[in-house]
Amino acid sequence: MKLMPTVTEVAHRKSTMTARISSAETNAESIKLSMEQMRLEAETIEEQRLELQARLNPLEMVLIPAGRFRMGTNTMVKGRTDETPEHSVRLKEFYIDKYEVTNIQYKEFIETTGHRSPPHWRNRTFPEARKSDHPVVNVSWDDAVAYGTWIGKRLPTEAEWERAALGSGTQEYPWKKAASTENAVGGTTSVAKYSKGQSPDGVWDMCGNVGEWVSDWYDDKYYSGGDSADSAVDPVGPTHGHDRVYRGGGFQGNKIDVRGKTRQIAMPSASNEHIGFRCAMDAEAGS
Ligand SMILES: [Ca+2]
Repeated sequence: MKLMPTVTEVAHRKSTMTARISSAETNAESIKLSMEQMRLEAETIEEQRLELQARLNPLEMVLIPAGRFRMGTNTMVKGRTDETPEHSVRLKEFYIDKYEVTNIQYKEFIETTGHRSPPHWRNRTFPEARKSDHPVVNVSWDDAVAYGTWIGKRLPTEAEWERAALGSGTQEYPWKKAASTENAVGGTTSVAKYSKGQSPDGVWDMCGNVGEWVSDWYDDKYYSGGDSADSAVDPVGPTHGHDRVYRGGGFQGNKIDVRGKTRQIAMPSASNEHIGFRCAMDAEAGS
């Protein structure tokens, strides 16, 4: 006698549940459509951002003309065999940042993208407000590549870096004379402090302030073989390796380290307080 109401009740509950599932499916479909629309809008906004950034980028960079230069050196410095031999390299025209990437620029990157902040930063900002125009440090090679991709640029190749630092001649330092100890101040400085440290093309702090990641893998014999040999054209470094190259010496470097020819290395995941970076860009990207 009591079974009949129970069966009716169960049937009703099933009907109610089916209706709720149907309603939920409709809502889910609607949410999915909204999300797809938002995703498309986000993509459009990102395209617009990159377009605007591409117009802005050349204004903050120096255009290095195409041509041939002498990379490496035949002057052996003790323990630095990886800088030899001097060899001829031809590069196409390219842009390079006039200054090292600063703390305030890097902060905008991590705020916009959610990318991790350098380990010494607190609450995702650099610890000393007065250092907003100092080069960002404690960034790995991977971090530097991520920044470059975000801003529509890339890391310079080792050849591009050396050409931008020393010009097409054979000078040893960007500033033409002997090693300067002007910048030996025990820490980073504003990237626009030392006008006398400009390279022949007007690129600042190529040697000094902080060392700078370049895109190449490191091979100590790279200059003496492969596509690094004489008549190399736009060399991009070894195809694989263990360490990445950084160039230009940092505030901790000695006179040997800050020579324009000096090659230094670190693991791509490593970061420390005297390595930062600047970006480069193909010339066509700025036209
Ligand atoms: Ca530097």
